[in-house]
Amino acid sequence: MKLELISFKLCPFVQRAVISLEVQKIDFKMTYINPMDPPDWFKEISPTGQVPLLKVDDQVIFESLVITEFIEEISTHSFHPKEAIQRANNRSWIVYSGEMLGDMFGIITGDEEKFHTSKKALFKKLTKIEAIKNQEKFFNGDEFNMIDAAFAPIFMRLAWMNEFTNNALSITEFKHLSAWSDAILALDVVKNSVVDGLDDVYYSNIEAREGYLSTLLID
Ligand SMILES: N[C@@H](CCC(=O)N[C@@H](CS)C(=O)NCC(=O)O)C(=O)O
Repeated sequence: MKLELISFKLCPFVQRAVISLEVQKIDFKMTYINPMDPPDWFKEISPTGQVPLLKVDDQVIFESLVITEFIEEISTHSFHPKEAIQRANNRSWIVYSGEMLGDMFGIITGDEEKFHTSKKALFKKLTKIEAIKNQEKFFNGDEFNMIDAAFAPIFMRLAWMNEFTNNALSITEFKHLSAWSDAILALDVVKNSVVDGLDDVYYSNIEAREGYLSTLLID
């Protein structure tokens, strides 16, 4: 079976798939495109026009959650709970975390008012996750699972935004989330899931958007 991941370097949804493939030690070819200016061959095979898209031989799989579930199903070692209810619970929070990425887009691109409403929406969700997050290292215990891969791009981008500003989005008030974030961001598989220098590209992207967040940037 030949896998090719169609990617975009800045995309957090792509990063979930990359981490999952790497953690499960599955061989794949990476192909970068710009989904804002996609090549014709991508337009032909992508129903949504979005990345990530996983080509499996001559078949196409899209939506990051579906891609990571496929990775789980072809893996020899499971990284998702065995119990149906726990699997569904993890999926629910993965879908929920996708909405957090929407809030983060508003934070990066919005004017002052949009920044504050998006931040409020994000922190409301963080409060809810803090309330259900246990004391375990990762979401389900000691082992890094698919749900941890889903949250990794969120924690990485929050850490960058805090580093680039005077902690404009500090999550230190959330004790369980902070510890979970630290555990995830310490892993090589997470650090290596983005290209070198992506933090600088992210900084430039915030600057170029000229939203309220760009006024909070420090050098
Ligand atoms: N629900 C999708 C979201 C993917 C997504 O939003 N990808 C962005 C890049 S980060 C994209 O391709 N945007 C281009 C577009 O929407 O036209 C998933 O989980 O895979």
